[in-house]
Amino acid sequence: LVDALARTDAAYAGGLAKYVGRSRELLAASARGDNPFEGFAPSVPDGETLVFGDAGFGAAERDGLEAARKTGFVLVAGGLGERLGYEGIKLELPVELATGKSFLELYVDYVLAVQARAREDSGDASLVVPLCIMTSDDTDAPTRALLEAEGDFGAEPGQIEIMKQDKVAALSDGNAKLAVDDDDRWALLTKPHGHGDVHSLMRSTGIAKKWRESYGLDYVFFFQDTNPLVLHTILPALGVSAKRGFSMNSVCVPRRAGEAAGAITRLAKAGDDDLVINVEYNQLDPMLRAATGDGDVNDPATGFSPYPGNANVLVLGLADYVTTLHGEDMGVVDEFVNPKYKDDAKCDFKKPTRLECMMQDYPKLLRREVPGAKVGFTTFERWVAFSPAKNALDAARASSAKGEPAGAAGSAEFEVYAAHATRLGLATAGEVAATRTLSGVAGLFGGPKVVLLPSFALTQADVDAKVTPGSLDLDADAVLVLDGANIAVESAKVSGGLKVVNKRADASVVIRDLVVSNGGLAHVEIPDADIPAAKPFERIRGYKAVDAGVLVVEVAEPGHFLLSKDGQLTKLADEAEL
Ligand code: UGB
Repeated sequence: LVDALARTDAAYAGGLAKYVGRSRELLAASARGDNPFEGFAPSVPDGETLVFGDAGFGAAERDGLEAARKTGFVLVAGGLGERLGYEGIKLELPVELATGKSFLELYVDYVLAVQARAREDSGDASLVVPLCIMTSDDTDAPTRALLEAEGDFGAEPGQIEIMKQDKVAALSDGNAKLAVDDDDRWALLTKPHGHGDVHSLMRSTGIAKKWRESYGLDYVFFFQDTNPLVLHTILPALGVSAKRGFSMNSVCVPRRAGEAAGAITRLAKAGDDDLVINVEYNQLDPMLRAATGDGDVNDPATGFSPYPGNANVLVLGLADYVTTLHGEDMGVVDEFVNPKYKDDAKCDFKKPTRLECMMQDYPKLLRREVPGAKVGFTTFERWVAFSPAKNALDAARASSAKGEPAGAAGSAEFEVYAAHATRLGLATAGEVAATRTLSGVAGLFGGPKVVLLPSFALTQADVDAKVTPGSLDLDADAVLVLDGANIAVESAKVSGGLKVVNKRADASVVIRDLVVSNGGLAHVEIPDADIPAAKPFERIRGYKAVDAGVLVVEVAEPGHFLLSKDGQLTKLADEAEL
């Protein structure tokens, strides 16, 4: 017991005494029924809206490429996939079945692609773009094992750092008595503290300070484990942060009133600086109702709430971040407690509770340490930015039946295809006329299954430079994967599947007059009776992918190549021949 207490004490910034003191204050406020938003006047904060294809989007991507040279990435991955119905770590799951690449591989690929571009643009061949992953007791060992088995997916030694969050002591009553196991009074009960731990860990590990003082970085980009489309927002959001001087910038998507997503809100109180912060959806309606009489309603002109929906992806200015982390609060973001009371006296709980914290609550710390720091948001169209894989298949089916986003592994996969097809001009705003239904989840993208990997294109300008407009003729069910920087498409017709891989800096390939016809990659439903026996990543989708002869072309030697006719790769004497 003493060992467990010592561990819990050491893991919490300020120690166990501080934790218990805070718990008592928050539990007393909860028992009184205090409203944390009492006296605040809400309004829509100042931010930027970027529309794909507009000049502003392209300009933000360009600015972002420059800012990315001085950016570190932080992936919060301490959560288990219970809601997703998956027992392993979410990072090992395939994002989509056309490549089968895991979330972690895709994220590392992205960081390496940013690094390669940053080195090229800056002429500094030693420039490193760091990635930090926050794990927990639940995810730490398997995350490390995956990285080790895959040689860090090609990252350099030390480029990826891992910091593990610890659990906090569970509380058994309104006086913050520490809870022990019912069957073992010497076993201290602990519970997860939430993704807000990322900030105190960025301080206690010294990573934030190192990134600022030794690496000279300007920004930190925080993202979640299973939202692959977020990669499309990184550069434009960084560009907006740079242009507007935001100390914190939240990636947002349009939000419908009543949707179970937090909203970025400006809160004003006499005598205090305004606070721009995420308000969870269950608190938003009563707060707006009290302030305006209307509650959480759509703007009739747009059909969306005027308050942008939080995707919980954050760009922080590193200088202010380091100042804030090294202030009095030691990076512990304001916590909350959510006990389920057993009695009216509000002292006993149905089960032990604990303090929790969320990374998006950082503005409260920032305001105390850097008064006047600018906090804003960047809103993207949903199809550009948001494809969370969080729900299990049953929940996905239920949401789909109500016409709501499924938010599951399968829907996220087709959202990826939709976004990439749109980038190639093969769909409009993530849609084509026909949709498909798989395993009871309707409304999935009905167009070609396109995957443009980060190595191929980081920005839309990259796509436009490498793919001649109108050059691609793909069947509705075709698969097209482009992986590698030096690939250009002049004309191709694909019925079935084509993957072109060119990872060599000393080789280039031009696709011209190519006609591909094969069985492609079929997405096949798994009958409900067979789902329990399916592979775990198929079980959460309710379908599997069957490869019926996808043509894979990989460039394996230096030189200039032409990929044409029915898939012949011809080496040319020199580039001029192209
Ligand atoms: N995570 C950790 O690293 N440690 C933890 O202790 C807990 C989580 P969830 P949540 O995208 O729609 C968030 O569980 O917390 C990681 C926002 O708070 O997937 O229910 C975990 O591994 C909410 O405002 O989400 O809700 C994952 O990468 C809303 O924006 C990330 O934290 C919601 O996301 C998120 O954890 C959303």
